Amino acid sequence: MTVTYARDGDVAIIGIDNPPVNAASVGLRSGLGQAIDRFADDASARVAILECAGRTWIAGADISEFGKPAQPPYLPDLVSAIETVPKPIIAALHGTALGGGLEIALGAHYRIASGDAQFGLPEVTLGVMPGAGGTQRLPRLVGLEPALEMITGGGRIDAARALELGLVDRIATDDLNAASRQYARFLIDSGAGPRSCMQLPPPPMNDEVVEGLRARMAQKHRGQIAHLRAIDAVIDGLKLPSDQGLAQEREKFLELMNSPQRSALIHAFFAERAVARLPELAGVAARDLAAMGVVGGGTMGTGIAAAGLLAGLAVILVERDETAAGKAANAVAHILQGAAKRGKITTTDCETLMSGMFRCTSDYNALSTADLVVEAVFEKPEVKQQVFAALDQVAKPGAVLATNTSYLDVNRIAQMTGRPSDVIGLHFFSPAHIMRLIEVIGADKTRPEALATGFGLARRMGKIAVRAGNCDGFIGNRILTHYRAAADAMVLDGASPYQIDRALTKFGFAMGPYAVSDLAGLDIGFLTRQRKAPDRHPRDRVPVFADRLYEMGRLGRKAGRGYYIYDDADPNGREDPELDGFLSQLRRQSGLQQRVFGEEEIVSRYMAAMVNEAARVVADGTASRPLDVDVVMLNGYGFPRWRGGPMHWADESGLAQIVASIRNYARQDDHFWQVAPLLETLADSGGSFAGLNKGDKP
Ligand code: 3H9
Repeated sequence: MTVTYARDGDVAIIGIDNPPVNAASVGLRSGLGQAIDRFADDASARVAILECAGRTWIAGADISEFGKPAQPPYLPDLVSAIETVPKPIIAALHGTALGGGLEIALGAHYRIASGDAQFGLPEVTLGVMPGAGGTQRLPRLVGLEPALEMITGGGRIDAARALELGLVDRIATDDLNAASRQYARFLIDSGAGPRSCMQLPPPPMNDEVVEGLRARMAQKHRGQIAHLRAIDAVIDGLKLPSDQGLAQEREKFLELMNSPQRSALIHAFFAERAVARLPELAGVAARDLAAMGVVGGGTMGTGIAAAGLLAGLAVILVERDETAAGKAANAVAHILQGAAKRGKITTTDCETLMSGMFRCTSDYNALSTADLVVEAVFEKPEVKQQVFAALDQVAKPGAVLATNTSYLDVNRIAQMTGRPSDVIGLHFFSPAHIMRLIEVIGADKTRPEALATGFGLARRMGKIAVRAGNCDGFIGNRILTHYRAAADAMVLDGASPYQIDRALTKFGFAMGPYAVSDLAGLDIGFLTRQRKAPDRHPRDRVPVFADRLYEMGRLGRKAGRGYYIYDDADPNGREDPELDGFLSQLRRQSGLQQRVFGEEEIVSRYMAAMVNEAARVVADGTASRPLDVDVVMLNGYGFPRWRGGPMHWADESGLAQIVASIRNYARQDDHFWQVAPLLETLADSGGSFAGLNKGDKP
């Protein structure tokens, strides 16, 4: 039973139990509605306590119901029903009171929370806004600014802050159950009646604050609609009588509920959880992780070491000599200090981690205690060979040996050891202590427990692990190579890199491909092209302009000049007025025809190339499902989350349309533009990538 009704003397106990997170599903809403009616009719029950079983209070509306026909009872009506009961109702809050869950608590007359409870309105992160009175009750209770901050920020506040704001009335210092019953007794003894947030006067308006927030949201969440609609709902509603204020909130909520952005963001939410659900790992136990080794103290290695420490693992980092080890230790300390500055840990934690949990040395023997070792050395097979030969000597039996290669063959690396079944690829993204994505790659002989341990490490670090097949570039870099080639071909044919970057940032990408090149360094692309040169097809188009810029020393940000110019005046880069002339000259020298590209064509070619290669990646099993591609592109490649990832975007845009574009582009270049068979089949049969997603919820 989802909702139970019991009596403890003259106190009614309404218990909610809807695992895993007590989401307000139709069953919960209906059960809670009935329990509230029963309490209202139960003459000898004087106060009711709403409490939840399991790890959390109601974590929000059941979002797997979103996008399907809504079923009564509706959440706003339920909240109003709670609020209008003429006897006190207490919400006893623990875990995470989020979204519709917090709105139910706001409908209750009194709120008590456990000391570790958290509160938030994360609706905007799902493309909607609070739709069960949150935009009207919260500002009345806590004031305009804090309410707007919670509603548009989507983050959480802790119990102490909630008490300070008046969002909760009491914090249970000990057992929440006992404290909520004492609170009920206190209310009965003091003759307290019900209270309603909606009867509080609206808070004073502050146009300056509101306009400032609107401008910040428009800039920070470029292209998204939910944040601005949420501000409108708060402000418009507070100017109206309370019933009309609630009605306009409902209208705006339903408008967002029907938006493609909502469907994309909910897809992203479920896809990020589905990536860990793999049939090959069902029932497979990960090995225990207490200590992690890292070989290599460069940017990647130190980032991985810091991520391990922040996840509570003991970390041993090995560098080639003591001087390099000292430098790496300083780099790790610097990252931890940064985490302390951002409030992730305290300064004391930082010191404790460095002195008690971290060791940096040139002695490989120190790795003998590690349960998992990540190699993060230079991307050269001979260097990897040395490292894995050494690891084979010192690592304890059963330790997982991971390579952080971005493209080398994991099978070849596994064969460098006498224990290939313990070898996996763990492709971290830079900076590794911040980026949430890890691609987990198995070699032919990798044991499932070793793979599961890779997933376990990611979970421990709060990261998202995606299973990827073993091929050049795995999922993400393989797709990137393809759409980047489409962008480079446009530059060869007359588009300016700036125009391409502008079109793609307007589409929603965090950065355009040429700004990304500058950030990564043009040497990276140059070395990749060199590496792949022997396999180059005669009809592959070479971005000579990128090679030329590299040769000119325009290596990107680190050189102060790449595609863009970076200096004190423009640390984030400005366009170089001479670049277009340089490109035109180069095109003339190479005998290339120059033409004009519009924004729409730029986006269409870039996205068609991305979707086409992604279809091949799914078809050959490099990605388990289309949703795995989406999660990789969203978390590692700056794809706009509110578009759901390239596979979701392709379904929404129409696969037949994308196939038609590719066929059209093939008229100029039928080597690069060949429709992927899976994309063609789906388009011809009226299918979708979503139809291939297994384990995705809705
Ligand atoms: C809303 O409330 C709108 C209202 O204002 C108005 C309505 C009219 N629904 O994340 P986890 C599942 S919008 C359905 O791995 P954690 C999740 O898919 C909503 N299912 O655990 C997973 O399933 P599985 C506002 C949900 O401990 C399992 O629960 N609320 C929901 O790391 C465990 O989840 C939110 O946005 C849901 N609402 O984190 C809160 N939530 O095991 C969204 C979770 O099959 N949820 N599931 O993969 C969260 O932020 C986290 O899940 C939470 C727990 C912090 C609660």
